[in-house]
Amino acid sequence: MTSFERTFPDGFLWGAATASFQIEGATTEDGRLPSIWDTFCEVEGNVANKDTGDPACDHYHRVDEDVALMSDLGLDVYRFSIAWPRVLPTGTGTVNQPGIDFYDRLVDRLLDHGIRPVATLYHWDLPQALDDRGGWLNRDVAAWFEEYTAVSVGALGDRVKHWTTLNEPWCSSILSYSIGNHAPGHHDTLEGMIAAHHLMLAHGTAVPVIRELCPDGEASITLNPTYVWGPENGDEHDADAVRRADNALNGLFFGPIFHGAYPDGMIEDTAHLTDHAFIQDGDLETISAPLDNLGVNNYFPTRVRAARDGEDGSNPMPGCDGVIELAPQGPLTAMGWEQSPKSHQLIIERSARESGLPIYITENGSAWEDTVSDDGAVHDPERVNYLHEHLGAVADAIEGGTDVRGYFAWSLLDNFEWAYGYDKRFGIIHVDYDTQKRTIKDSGLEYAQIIANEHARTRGDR
Ligand code: PNW
Repeated sequence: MTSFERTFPDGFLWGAATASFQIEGATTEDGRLPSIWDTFCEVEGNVANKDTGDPACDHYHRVDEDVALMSDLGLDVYRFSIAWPRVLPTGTGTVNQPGIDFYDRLVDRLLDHGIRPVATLYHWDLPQALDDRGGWLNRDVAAWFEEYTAVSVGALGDRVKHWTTLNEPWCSSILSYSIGNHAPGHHDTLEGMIAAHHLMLAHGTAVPVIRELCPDGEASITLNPTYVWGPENGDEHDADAVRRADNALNGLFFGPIFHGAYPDGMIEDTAHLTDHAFIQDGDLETISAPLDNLGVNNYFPTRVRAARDGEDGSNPMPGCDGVIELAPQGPLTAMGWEQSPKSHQLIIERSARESGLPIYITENGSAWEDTVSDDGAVHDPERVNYLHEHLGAVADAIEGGTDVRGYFAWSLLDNFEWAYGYDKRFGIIHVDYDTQKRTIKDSGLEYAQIIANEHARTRGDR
């Protein structure tokens, strides 16, 4: 029995999430060609232990088993991403039917088990062939993404009704092109801003394609807004640092997508880098295409202050020179991320205000060093605690009047955690990477219990 006592609205959807490159493996099978992450993994120093996307969770060959596990957990919904390099291996042109067949099978298995599929088109695995043509820095990427969207929605839109264009464009722009921790690993502040613009342009170009090919479906995007804490001391420099960081983390996407404009000050704050010619007439109209819901991924807040006189305030995020990022406080997860259910609630509320849309928590969770006991059970009390606290924050937001429609645990399975390789485990299901054996962790059992209780309560049989 669970000690968790919060309740959620009728029809609240319970889910778990994954992403193609993080779980599928089989990176060279059935016509898939490399993505920018396959390339990035090859370079010493980019990924812990020089880990790669193989074999990951070998999900490509274990769809039936993995969907059965989702069913055991009682999930209503499953969020996965489609690998662009499986469907269109060179990015555009020839469609790879075996790639489509794989997602066809996955979707059919989900529906067999009464689990609704929620598909993300882009969770960071850009075909390498497109990066060779400039990737997200080439404006043509919007047309390439439009083509890929048409192929995917055309193939699956009869059964998949919830479409998300992009996962966390902040990561695939700023973290990938400005900060350099993610593929393609560039270190150029302006490039991050250009990539962000082209990602949003691709998103806005794809939305009408989703509307046309899946008229009874929903179109959304998943952002990773981050609550920015400042010193709250009345210092105007600190307040300005908060504003700049908030623009680079949140306003950069909230502005164009929901308000049809870059956030206050961001164009001025980056004027020393560019004349912004990459923002062309009509772009903001395309980018602000109406959506049906907003996906929010949130794990931790950020703390900043202004650089003091003489202190080095260089910061790779656009418009953020003079912004010092502070060490996280309080209890940290194995990622070194601050646990802050309050900031989770606040950023959910902010996301709803900015977008005016119903919110889905499309990812939330935590990495820990799990204990596998002699009987094979996997104990992760910290993850159980994180789950309780963050579901509590979601319940608080809902009680305060915010329309949150569902929660997806990150992640269904332990998987390839990007630059951290297989070292960091986020799963509610443990994966033994030697045997590929799956074991539902205590947190997964707890989540299943919470879901069962809520289903019983809202369906009136309790
Ligand atoms: C998200 N950061 O990534 C992704 O959507 C998942 O694929 C990933 O596994 C999960 O969160 C856990 O990390 C992020 O450095 C990666 O700020 C890095 C950051 C944020 C999100």
